[in-house]
Order: sequence, then structure tokens, then C-alpha cells
Amino acid sequence: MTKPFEKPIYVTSPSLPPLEEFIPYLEKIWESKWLTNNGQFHQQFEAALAEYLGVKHLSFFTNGMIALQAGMQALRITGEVITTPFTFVATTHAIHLNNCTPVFCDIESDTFTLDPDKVESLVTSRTTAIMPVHVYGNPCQHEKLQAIAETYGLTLFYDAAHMFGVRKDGVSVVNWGDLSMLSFHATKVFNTFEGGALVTNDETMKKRIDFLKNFGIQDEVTVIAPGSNGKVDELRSAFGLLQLKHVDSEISKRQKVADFYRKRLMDVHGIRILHDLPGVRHNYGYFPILVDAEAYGMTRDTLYDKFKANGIYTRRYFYPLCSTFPTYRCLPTALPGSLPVAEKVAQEVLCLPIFADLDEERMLQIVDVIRTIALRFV
Ligand code: T4K
Repeated sequence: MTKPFEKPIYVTSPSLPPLEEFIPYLEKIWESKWLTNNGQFHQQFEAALAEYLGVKHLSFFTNGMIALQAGMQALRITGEVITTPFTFVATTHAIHLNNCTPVFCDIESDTFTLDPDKVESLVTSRTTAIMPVHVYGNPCQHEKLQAIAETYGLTLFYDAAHMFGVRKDGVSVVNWGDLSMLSFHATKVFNTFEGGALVTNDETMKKRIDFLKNFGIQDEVTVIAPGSNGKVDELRSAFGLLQLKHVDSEISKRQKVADFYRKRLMDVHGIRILHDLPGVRHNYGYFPILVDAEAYGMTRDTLYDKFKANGIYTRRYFYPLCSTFPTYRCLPTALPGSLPVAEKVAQEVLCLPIFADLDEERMLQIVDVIRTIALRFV
């Protein structure tokens, strides 16, 4: 095995534009002294982003989690919400913090997204919404979920944190459902350090969301609802505008990393890789592999430790399942054995480093760790 790199390799590394390109934006902010509360850059960024994503309305938020909470409030979701256990804990917490009960539904083994065929049996008289997650940028089976939502009069609110720039048959996936939430966290394909957005096709909904993200304030003397503070300052808005100029190049560099891994891992017995889905323009935000311990000759966790010993920090997104955390594990749908596919995927998944600056030498070292251990090749 090759020598560990002196510099650790993390699961991701954020892309930043050249610093000098940001200076003119800073100068404008210094001149205007308008720092936050729907400033000029904020308005410009929302408009530019809506155009880039091909969506009608969008509200920029301080992060994805607050956007999820505000979105649930805007949609007036109550009671039970059918969701996935295979997600970052923000999804489940947003449901809980909005005084709703998460109802966990199993996932599909190919895309790791909510299995629509298992949703209907979980609908009760208390169900008001479905909150699916497009895991790793894999689009959910929207037509099926939409049909179930229509049949039972449910709201469909997508956690699209991983979905920046993903299109299906040429259409931006964040157009789906009643609302979609995007995350622009530092670890995402498109980052504004921290940030997020709610996307809607409905102008009235956009207005409601904007009130809710500003304490529920309508004007100087009117507060229409108990809103939180989800606003974003001019620094991050200006940064977002600049980042937009670089995001296409970011995605194509990430695609090269994914292609490299696929080519060199497809013959490793016991390692499953995901392929691009037909008609989908992916963003390559994550590169998950599944480790079949018996076929590969080593468990996912031992492989994770091997990587670590080589200075490579892979991540087991999303292990443990959200349904196993203390707040949720006593729910009837969280009982061990009730989510067999999610439980298996959570035991086997490992996300390899993927980011624009990952060079070939380091990619080779990552691939080497996996290939050196392999028992056989197919
Ligand atoms: N829904 C879903 C499905 C989500 O995945 C997320 C967020 C949300 C909702 C909520 O959206 P936000 O409120 O976050 O906008 C990270 C992120 O913090 C989180 O945003 C993300 N999902 C989740 C999947 O991953 P951690 O705990 O793994 O982050 P951390 O700090 O361990 O970072 C991972 C690696 O990235 C580090 O080992 C090194 C590298 N890194 C990280 C940061 C923060 C950098 O190189 N630079 C950095 O600034 O949660």
C-alpha cells in the first residue's frame, strides 16, 4: 500500500473563487453600508439563482435546516409526516421541531430514496405530508409520490439539499412537489459557506416564506405570524453571485472524479457503485460505494478504518439511521427490522472523497486502498 499523504484527504473540500474576484463585491458592500435584510446583492442573487436553476420563485435562507423548518410552517404541515430514515438528521429534526411526528418509510435499494410502493400503507388520518429526500442527488420517483399525495390530499415537500443543478429530462428537479429545500453548506456542490433556499412555483407561497424568514414581519406595524430569522447578509449573497459563475466548471470537474472511480472500481468483487440514471444531469456531490463484507472480504467499518490509517477521511453518510437516535427510536416505524433496506444500506455505505480539486495522484491512492484489499475481481 502507498504511503499515507501528509495532508489528509477529506470526503469533500469546498471550492472557492479566486479571492481577487470577490474584492469588488466587498467594496460595493462597504460603500453602501447595507449589510443585510434583503439588500441589493441578496435580491440579485435570488434572481440569478432562480434563472440558473430554471425555477419561478426562490427564497435564499441562512441554511437548509432553517429553510426546512420555515417551509413546513409555510405549508402548514401538522400531525404525521412520512419520511425517510436514510438522511442527514436535519430532515427528521425539522419535522420534530415543527411539532410533527416523523413516520419512517423504507428506501429503494438502487437510489436510496423513499420507496413509493411502501408509502401508502403508512398513511393514517393524521398524515398531512410526505417529506422525501433526493439522497446524494438521485431524484426520487416523483410521479408515484405525486400520485399518492394527490390521492390522499397530502403535501409533498422535498428535502433537495443535495440537488443543486440536477435536472431530469431537462427540467430542474427542485420544481417538483409543493416546495423544495436546497442546501448551500460548505460541503455541498454549490456553497455560500452556509446557506439554503426554498423553491416554489407559487408567488403567494414565496411571499409567505419571505415573511416567515423575517420574524413574520409584513410592515413596520404588522407581524402576521411567529416567524424565525432565516435571512442572509450581503456578504454571503454577493459570494453566491460570484460562485454561480463557477458552478458549471465545479460540476464537470466532479464528474471527472466520478468517472475515474467508476472505471477503476467496477471490477472489484463485493464493491457496488452507482451509475448515472437515464435522463438525469447529475451534480456528483457524493460518491457512495456499498461494501458487501462477505464478497469483498472486509466490512465497511474496517475499510473505513483502513482509509483513516492512510489519511483518507471517508464518511458513512447516513449511518446511523435517523430512526435509531434517542428522540426517534421508540416510534413504531423505527423499530429494528421495520426498515430492512435502509438498515442494510446504512451498514454497507461509504462515501469516498469527491471534490473539484481532487487530483489524479490522490484519486489513485484512494482506489489503491480498495483494490489492495479486494479478494477477487470480476
Ligand atoms: N438535509 C440533508 C439531506 C442534508 O444533507 C443536510 C446537510 C441538510 C438537510 C441540512 O442543510 P444545512 O442546514 O447544513 O444547510 C455535513 C454538513 O454540515 C451538512 O450540511 C450536510 N447535510 C451533511 C451531509 O454533511 P458533517 O457533520 O458531515 O460535516 P463536517 O464538518 O464533518 O464536514 C465534512 C468534511 O468536509 C470534513 O471532514 C472536512 C470537509 N470540510 C467541512 C467544512 C465544514 C471542509 O473542507 N471545509 C469546511 O468548511 O455534516
